[in-house]
Amino acid sequence: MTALFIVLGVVVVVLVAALLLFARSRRAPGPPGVGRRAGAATIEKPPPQTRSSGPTKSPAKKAPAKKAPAKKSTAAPTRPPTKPSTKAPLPEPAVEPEPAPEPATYRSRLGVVRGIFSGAVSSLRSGKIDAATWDSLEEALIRADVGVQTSTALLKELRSRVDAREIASGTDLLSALGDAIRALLDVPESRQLRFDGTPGSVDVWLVVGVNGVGKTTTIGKLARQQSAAGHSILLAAGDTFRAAAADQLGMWAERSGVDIVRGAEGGDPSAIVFDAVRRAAARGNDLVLADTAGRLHNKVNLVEELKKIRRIADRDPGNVTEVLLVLDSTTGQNALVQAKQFTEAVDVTGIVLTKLDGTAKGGIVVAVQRELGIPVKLVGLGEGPDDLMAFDPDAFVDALLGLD
Ligand SMILES: Nc1nc2c(ncn2[C@@H]2O[C@H](COP(=O)(O)OP(=O)(O)OP(=O)(O)O)[C@@H](O)[C@H]2O)c(=O)[nH]1
Ligand SMILES: [Mg+2]
Repeated sequence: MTALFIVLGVVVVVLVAALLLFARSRRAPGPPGVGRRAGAATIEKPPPQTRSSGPTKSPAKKAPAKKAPAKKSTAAPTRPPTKPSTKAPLPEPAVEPEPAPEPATYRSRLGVVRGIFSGAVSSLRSGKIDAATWDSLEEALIRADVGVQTSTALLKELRSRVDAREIASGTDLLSALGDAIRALLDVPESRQLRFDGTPGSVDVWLVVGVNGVGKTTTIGKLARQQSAAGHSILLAAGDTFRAAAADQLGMWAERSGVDIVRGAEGGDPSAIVFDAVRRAAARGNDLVLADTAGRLHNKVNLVEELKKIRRIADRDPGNVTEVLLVLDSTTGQNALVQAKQFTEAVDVTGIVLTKLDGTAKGGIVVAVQRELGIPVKLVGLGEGPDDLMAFDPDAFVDALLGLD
């Protein structure tokens, strides 16, 4: 009897276990189905990158970017809280506020070239004028890329004034040197950027120069400055040589809160600039800043292309009021060779000398100004959005010779 009960009990247990197993096997997601179910979770895929959404500020393109954080935050709580950590929680990394970038000044950004003059300057300050003083002055001027001829002429004139006892002390010689450099930087034309603002027309500033000199960066900085000055800006991505060029300009447009007109890679830059001008007139923008490609591999093409862009940009309602040639000061005397090629192609109205920060070749400003006779209007003192300054010869010379 007992054995019968035992057998019955075992049968019941086996049956119950079999039932449970059967029910479980129907509920659990089997391995073959996982792929498809996971496929349904594409919603959880990271949203398209904001950068790839393009530089134009269309709200439709901006929308996915805003969703991104929401997805991340909903995903976090779904993680199973299975392993409550026994370890002490790691201390939150201290969130230090980013230090505000130091405002660009000639003094703060011309450190390297200042260093070149420091030896000669301190010997002058001590009152001495001897053979060593002249040698170190000459060396500093040449190393700073003022140019051999200009440096020799400058020192010759100062020497004759010392010989004639017009200049008696080292400090007088230092200030005479400053005055002489300022005189070399003098130009009859205004250094102000020209904006006509004729009703019914749109001012166009073309930015030209060889590869990598800082054209696009300068446009980005200019867009910000000119917007702050009250202009309504439209950017024209006239560098169609490579797609990344328009993307880069698009990022600056976004940063500066301005719009951009861009076309297909390899497209006709004149058409893009003209389109930008027409759209600017229709939308009420008063200033178009046009980027251009910097290749110089085929000079004839470059000359023809630049001429065409300028001609078409100047068609009604466009009014080209600036053709800014960007030169990289770190390339020293090479910048002069480039400048000559560009001035043959278009009527350059102003020079932008970039990368004056961190280079020993600040004296190139003098050479460029002397030899080209075109006013240096702007200087780039860094890569940040506010690191573009109107060229101020007095502040420049003071910073160069430590007179500030
Ligand atoms: N330190 C420093 N870097 C600069 C300055 N201006 C531009 N740059 C840097 O120079 C590099 C080239 O600048 P771009 O604006 O791309 O030059 P680009 O002339 O448009 O070049 P392409 O489009 O290739 O012809 C970038 O890394 C910039 O950040 C400046 O004033 N100072
Ligand atoms: Mg560029």
